[in-house]
Amino acid sequence: MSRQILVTNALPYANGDIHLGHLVGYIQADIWVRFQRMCGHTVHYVCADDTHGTPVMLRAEKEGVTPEALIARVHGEHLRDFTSFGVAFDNYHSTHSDENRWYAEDIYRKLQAARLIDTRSIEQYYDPVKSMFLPDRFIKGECPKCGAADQYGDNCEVCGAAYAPTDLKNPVSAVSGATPVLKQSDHYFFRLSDPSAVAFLRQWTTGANHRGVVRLPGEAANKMKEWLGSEGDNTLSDWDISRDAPYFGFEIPDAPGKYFYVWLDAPIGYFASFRNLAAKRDDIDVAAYTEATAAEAAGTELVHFIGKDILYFHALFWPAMLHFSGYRPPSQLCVNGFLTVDGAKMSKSRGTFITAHSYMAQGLNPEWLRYYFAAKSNGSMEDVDLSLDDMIAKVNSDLVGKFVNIASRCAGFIAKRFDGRLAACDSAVFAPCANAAASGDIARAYEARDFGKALREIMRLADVANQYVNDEKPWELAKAEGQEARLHTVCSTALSLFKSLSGFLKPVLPALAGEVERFLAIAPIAWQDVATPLPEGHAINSYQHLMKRVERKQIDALLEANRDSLAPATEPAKQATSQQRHAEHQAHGAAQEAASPTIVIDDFTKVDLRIARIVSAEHVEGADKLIRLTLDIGEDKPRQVFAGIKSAYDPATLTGRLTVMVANLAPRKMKFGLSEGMVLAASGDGPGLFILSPDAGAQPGMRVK
Ligand code: B3M
Ligand code: ZN
Repeated sequence: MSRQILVTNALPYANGDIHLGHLVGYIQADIWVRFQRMCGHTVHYVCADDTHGTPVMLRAEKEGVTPEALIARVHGEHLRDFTSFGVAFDNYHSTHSDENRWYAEDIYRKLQAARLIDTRSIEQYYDPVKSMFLPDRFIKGECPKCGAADQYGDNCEVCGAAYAPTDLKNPVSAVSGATPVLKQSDHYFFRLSDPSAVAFLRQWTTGANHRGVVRLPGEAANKMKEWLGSEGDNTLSDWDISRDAPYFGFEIPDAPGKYFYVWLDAPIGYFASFRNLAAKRDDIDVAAYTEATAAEAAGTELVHFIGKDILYFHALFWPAMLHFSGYRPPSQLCVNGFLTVDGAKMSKSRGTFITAHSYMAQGLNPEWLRYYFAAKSNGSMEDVDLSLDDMIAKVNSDLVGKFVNIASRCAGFIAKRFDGRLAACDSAVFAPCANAAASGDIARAYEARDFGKALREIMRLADVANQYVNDEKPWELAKAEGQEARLHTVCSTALSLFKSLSGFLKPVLPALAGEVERFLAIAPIAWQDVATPLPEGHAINSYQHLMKRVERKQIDALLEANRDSLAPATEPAKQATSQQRHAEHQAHGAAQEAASPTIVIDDFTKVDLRIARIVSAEHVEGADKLIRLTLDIGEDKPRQVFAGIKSAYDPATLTGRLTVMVANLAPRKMKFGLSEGMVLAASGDGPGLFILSPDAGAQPGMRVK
């Protein structure tokens, strides 16, 4: 029976780069989608950028652009990155779209009609300088438990305590540095504590879908049990779905100044992207995938691939929102763990916080990573470790040494000796491939997202094929008298094995499989003909080398390109939760970029660059990277700027020299005082940091343009 499946990946936030940690889940979903399509099923595979919320709003403000301009730029970058790794969505949309507004309002109104929306007044921290309420991650202070300084409003990274922002000692706004005040405001809540919601979720989280597959993996279902408690308990709290202006998002209908919380409209973005896709095509019945009654009648599936940190949203809030508004809840959640690199959290100081773009910019083959991630995926929520030396060894041994080697050792003889035409395949030799296909083991492993198991089985078949070539030694047959026919059969049979292996590997290595299909001059391989040998007399094209070996020096260059010399060497970069991801981008900006998109001259002239004389330079008590500079740019009062150049300069050598500063950067309140601009410095892959100097004759205050 042909399946009809709507598959989604989590929507990445529109305020940061795609990195290898993201790619784990996207590559897993893409492999699964490609496998389903090879089997002849209908799959619509959609994603979008998650564009709303405070971090996007503040990031845009910091960059001096509108949120719309920021999300448009990031949308292009994200789509470029996914495409380059072969993650081939049918549509990549945005939560800041008409479709999304429509669905968000529709769902909200239906929940309201079902009496599941409540309003109540809550007290929250408010930044009197920025005139805005502060999300937990934008309040910092001393941990109420251990007293550690500089902790976020929701938990302490030193002692691990979780608390409310109001528990923090000496709270400050991370946005303006002001002391926040408590203020009342009306908020809208989705009444998840309602007995009907709890009952629905107890049943939904533990049950199987209409195909008999559990909706949640066992580990996740157990977590849900903890959260939901057992019959009679009432452990779910209502969910606060509104935020006050200023907020980048959708205003709530009939509630001026109130906006939907980013997590309310984020998953709705799945439907918005799908509807946007359907509008471009004429063969998709949206209701059959999204509306409860129609979906049940059509037997369609809705499958979400997500990271384990966003399980709560997808296993509780999202199904309940859908169910109580007449939409169809998900059929299945496929949950992946986090990525570690060489056994540790990704780290900017070690260069293991690797962006997708830098990987491509270094000229590495994206299918090396697809293969390695697939080999390490077993369908569970376990973390995946990218061990760099292991990846090199595995790709070189499996793909180059075993797989590609089969074709490279046999193709030349077919071209030179047999005019590019094949003899009949030796079916006894081909039998292991035929049996593997017939047994369905590889297909079952793909279906269960145990890609590691599928690849182990495929590599076992590659070993069999290589053993055959080793035993038959075509290079010797080619020199021996009267072995022409044998040579022809051996090379033809080896190429049929190669074709079959290529078909088995195709979900993981689509680009490589495409090249094989061109080389073998065959139609795209479908799952049902994976184990069909190439026919006698079939003409193939000449062989071009299919894959290069990975060299350690390429990996070292990649780490170097991602190394951030300003990142603290002792503290691993945060990767864990989505909230932390918000904070990450907030705190450090995007990871190092290999190239920037083109700008127009007007963009450049917005930056007011001035020649500055360093009047004084001094160490900053308690800061290990900063130097405090006093800069004269011809104004009445010199400017104070904190520059992260301590690793490269002795303050004494700086006094009196000229340099270049950004004069119109919004002043930034730092722990040590106000920084009123920025000094330009160059840095590259290696160590070293170099501030700029103008040629002789330049005067303080001159504009640089
Ligand atoms: N943007 C969080 C994350 O990137 C969030 C996912 C939304 S999925 C609807 O992990
Ligand atoms: Zn603490």
